[in-house]
Amino acid sequence: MSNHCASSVTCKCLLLSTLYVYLSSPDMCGGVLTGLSGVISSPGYPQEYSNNADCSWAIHVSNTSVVTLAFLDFQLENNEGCNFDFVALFDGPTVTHRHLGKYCGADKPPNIVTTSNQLLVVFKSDFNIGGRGFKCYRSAEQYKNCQQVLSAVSGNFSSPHFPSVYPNNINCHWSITLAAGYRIKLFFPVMDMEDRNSLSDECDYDSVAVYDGDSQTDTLLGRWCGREHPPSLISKANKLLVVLSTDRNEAHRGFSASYLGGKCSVCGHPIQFQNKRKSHLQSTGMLNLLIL
Ligand SMILES: [Ca+2]
Ligand SMILES: [Ca+2]
Repeated sequence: MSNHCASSVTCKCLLLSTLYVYLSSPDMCGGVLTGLSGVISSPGYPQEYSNNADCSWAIHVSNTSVVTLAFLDFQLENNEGCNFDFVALFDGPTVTHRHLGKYCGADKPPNIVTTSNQLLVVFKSDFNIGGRGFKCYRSAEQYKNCQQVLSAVSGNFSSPHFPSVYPNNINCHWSITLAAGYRIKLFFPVMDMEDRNSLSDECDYDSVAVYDGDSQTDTLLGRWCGREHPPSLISKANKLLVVLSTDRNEAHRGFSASYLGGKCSVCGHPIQFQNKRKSHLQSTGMLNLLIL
């Protein structure tokens, strides 16, 4: 370009106009996205995308949030294995992070939720045959302090995004609080967490803990991780607290839980405790059967 520059001012003008053409080009793609939400689409969408496109969008939201992505439209050249044109998603800022999927053709990818606060979207096309491309909506979802109070006589709850993987770095509380005189039976149809620490044999990474009351200073009924299946738990009084904690990496499907409240017809009557299962379970308050 310098050969055509009559002066440095002309050079700057040329540079600026080149930059302008580049920035306003429909082929422009990729970048770092930090807003709460927005739309990502293939270059030129809804016109056919260009050949040899190579775009990467790094989505970065606040570290108390996770990224969700929903595809609104999707039509790429199709081939088995998606090796020609594709959208690839990664659960973190680079292609070395966990691969969430590679997609092509006309079937919309499923909705995506990251486990961290970053998502990488890669779009590539090869040298021929295109399509309309894709359009998706991204948003940031707060998950750091998920708290829920449950006061219905019965109900269900589950880890965030269940049955998709739960987010990293979260601390969620479900506080079941029924009217005085009620007791609560709680069970977990599904439990799929990161395994316990093989060195300490404790649930040091991710865990579900249940307390016999409304705070973590109340009796711990148990702490579970991996695929350990908690027995049915019954509260001493009208309150139970379930706490989910996860660490900074490795996430699984999580858990689903159901509870049922009932009036205690034999209050004051000695309750049958069953201290079954392994020593790592806190045996106090562990009930398998109670007539509610
Ligand atoms: Ca192609
Ligand atoms: Ca984990």
